[in-house]
Amino acid sequence: MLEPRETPTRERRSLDGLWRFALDADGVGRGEGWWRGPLPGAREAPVPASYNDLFADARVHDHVGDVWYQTLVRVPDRWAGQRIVLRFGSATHRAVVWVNDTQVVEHEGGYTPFEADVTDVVEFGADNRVTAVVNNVLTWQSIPPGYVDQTPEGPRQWYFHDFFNYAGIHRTVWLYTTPTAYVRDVTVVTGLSGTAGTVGYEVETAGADGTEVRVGLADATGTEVARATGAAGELTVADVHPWRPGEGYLYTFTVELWRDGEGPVDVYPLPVGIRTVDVSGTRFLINGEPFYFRGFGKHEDTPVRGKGHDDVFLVHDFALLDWIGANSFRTSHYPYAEEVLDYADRHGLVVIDETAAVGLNAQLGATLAKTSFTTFSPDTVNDATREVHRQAIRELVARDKNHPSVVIWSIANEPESWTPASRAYFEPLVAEARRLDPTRPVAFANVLVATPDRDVLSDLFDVLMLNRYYGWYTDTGDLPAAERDLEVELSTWADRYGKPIIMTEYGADTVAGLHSVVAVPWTEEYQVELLAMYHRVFDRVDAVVGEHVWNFADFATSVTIMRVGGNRKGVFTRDRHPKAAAHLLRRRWRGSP
Ligand code: GCB
Repeated sequence: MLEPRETPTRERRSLDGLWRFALDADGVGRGEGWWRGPLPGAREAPVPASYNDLFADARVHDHVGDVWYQTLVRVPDRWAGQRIVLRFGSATHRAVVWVNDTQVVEHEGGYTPFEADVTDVVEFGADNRVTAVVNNVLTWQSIPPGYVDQTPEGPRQWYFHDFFNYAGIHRTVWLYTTPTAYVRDVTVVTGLSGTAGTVGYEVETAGADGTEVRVGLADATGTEVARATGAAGELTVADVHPWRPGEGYLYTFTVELWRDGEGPVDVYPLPVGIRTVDVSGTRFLINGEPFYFRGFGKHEDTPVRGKGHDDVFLVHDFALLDWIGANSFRTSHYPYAEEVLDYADRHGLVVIDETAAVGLNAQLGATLAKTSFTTFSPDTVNDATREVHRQAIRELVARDKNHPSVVIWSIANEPESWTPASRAYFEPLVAEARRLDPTRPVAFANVLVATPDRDVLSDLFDVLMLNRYYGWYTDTGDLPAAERDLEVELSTWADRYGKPIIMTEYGADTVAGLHSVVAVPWTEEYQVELLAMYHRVFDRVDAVVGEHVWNFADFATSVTIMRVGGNRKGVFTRDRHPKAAAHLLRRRWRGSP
């Protein structure tokens, strides 16, 4: 799915701002047809943002069920004759949308875009009512999964992942135009050979009978370096300037649909970074050169706005990544806003791109979600869940396939991975990811209890991504024991698989400002010593090709006795102030004194 852009043949209008907002505590809005008129009540909510922390109201914070959003948008007369599309960057976790009185789209999955052709529904030169009902319920058939308990006080949501279930319209809503003959999709695959680069491409069009596809590639100065005709082919670039970590060099690939005598009827430009990604033995190669991942698992999480995308935090977080010397991050534990990947492309950050399949693990249920379950069963994670998961992978690849920054598809975080049922569940999903994109390695983040002797999934994947908490959840406070145990485990993985290992999580909860001369858990000193211990081990195990600290910043979680005001494993606080560990990492990653 292409991002909406202003081009010579297309216009777009952002619907961001304050929308009317109503909590549907009794779940009556759908039956009463709330889309037919102004929403009840006087509340307003900003788009994009999570709604949970906006109001001083526990009922909103802890709401389980539907909320409603509504706005008016004027469709200009001059747009008549164009195709009009309404697009949501995301709505967490599912939504139904109406324009005026007509339902135009529904979508499942909280972190990928969806859109509707509303050409026949809008009134030109008039205000149009856009209404969305957004539902935040997690079930055994949603990604991520969860379950709802009915209590005397109302429904209570439980889930198996360690971040707060923020919900709402989290990303920009666009109304945009395309011509009736238009470019529907573009896929590029890039290659390098000697000093030349290649851009293989495939263009999908619609309503385009009698048109011809012409493509051109311009370098960063705007100079055209290649051109071709036809909906599929390969462009060659002499003296290529590759995209590489730390240098987000982008070409612009422009697709034009030409109709004889009329010139270009549609124009769509796509930024393209020319680079390759490979796995060879225990090496992870970008442009044929070994790459070592330095960075973090992150979250889309900021005070008040929750998971709402915000350009201020986007720029600031990337500035901090640069300051600390990070070259990469993982979109733990869901696809991030497209603006984040665009920025990573332009600034040369490397991304491990993850689906929202977090918490397919009943064992974690015992700590996070009150009760223990069997993970894979007809009543819990089942075939229907797998289809939702498959769709989540499809939407992730469809959205992000053209980003040079994305180098690994992570199809799950910490699933159960030691039972025959888990293997049966994952085999077809790995095959699906490979079918959708044969060019990028596929991986999943392995949970600490799935040690090499228990795990039954890792042979299916290209890279081993391990989340380990020696010195925290195990060997708590005992760093010498943690150092021994970590090294034994990493060496076992390395010997058994001969694949690259990325430590995708390691860290310790740390209360900023808590100090002790003896490094004990929760202090800044302990976080520093624990990270330093991991680094010593990484430097001794050759197969380790990356270190992603958990987490970039402190973040909100659900309530458990393990969390004090959220998860405190951030190297930065939630408002982005460095803890002592930030300086340790900066010294290691930048070599700064
Ligand atoms: C994990 C999870 C992550 C948690 C983290 C923790 O293994 O992948 O979502 O936040 O541990 O801090 O417990």
